[in-house]
Amino acid sequence: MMMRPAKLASMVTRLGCVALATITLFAMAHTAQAAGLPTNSAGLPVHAPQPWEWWLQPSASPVEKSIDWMMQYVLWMMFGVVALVGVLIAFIVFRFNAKKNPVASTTTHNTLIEVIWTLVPAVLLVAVVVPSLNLIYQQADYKNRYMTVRVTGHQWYWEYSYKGAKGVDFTSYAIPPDKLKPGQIRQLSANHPLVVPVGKKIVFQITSGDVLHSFFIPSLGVQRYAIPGQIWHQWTKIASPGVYYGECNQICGMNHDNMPIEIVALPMKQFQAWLAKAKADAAQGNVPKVHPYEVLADNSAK
Ligand SMILES: [Cu+2]
Repeated sequence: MMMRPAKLASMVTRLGCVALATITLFAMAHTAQAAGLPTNSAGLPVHAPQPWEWWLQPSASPVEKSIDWMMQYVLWMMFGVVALVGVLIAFIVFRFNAKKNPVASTTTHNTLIEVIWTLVPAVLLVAVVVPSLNLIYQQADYKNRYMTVRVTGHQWYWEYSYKGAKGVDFTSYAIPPDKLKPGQIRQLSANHPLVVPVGKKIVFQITSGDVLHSFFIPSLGVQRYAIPGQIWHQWTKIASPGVYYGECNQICGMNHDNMPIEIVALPMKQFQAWLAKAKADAAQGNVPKVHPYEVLADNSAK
């Protein structure tokens, strides 16, 4: 049985209201979620996926803030377009069905309407492209960096090499599920996290030693392919101390899921204390023996 046009129109309107209410609720939940990140045993906020999380992770870098803004900007624009088209379709079904409008119009052109439906989408595209280009330029701005870290993807671990800190070059493996300590996250915690300072521009030089990988930290707005024989760049500036988790997000073979990224961002003093120890370890031919949490707990470093 065909649905009556009036019934259909009211159903479309009702669906629209439900969608709007749902989006508003989600937006409110997002704001609440950003305010309350859990902290770990070292008192650092944990930037990792949370149960029932549905939006982007709370942004912690200038680029991620722009990405979050851009995402919402385009989303609301899209919502407006979908709502307008939905209402128009409902109106046409309601007003111009065979019963209400038995003699169809033979109009084929209307200059004003044609100009409007050409110009409005063109204006919308310009409204998307301007901030979009801005974001691309922002992502490509490596000027005035404080430090550079070479990131190399391997099957199946990451290697971090601190430029200018002689010998500080270590590998970072996932902690096997049966070796996890309390507070560590399965498939996200790494044995040697990457340690960086907060509030400074850090440039990652991303490459690969074997196959394609991808260096991806959602809360920092960092995502770049790691490609053998090429170096790609991405920068970040972390707003506050915390642990920032990510993972390889380019299928790279059997143990692709064993390539987590754990970044510990420390205040400058503690970072320098950690780096001094890491350099001393490197001079002896060792990987960093001191975990950044230990430096954080050591009051003499403050
Ligand atoms: Cu991978």
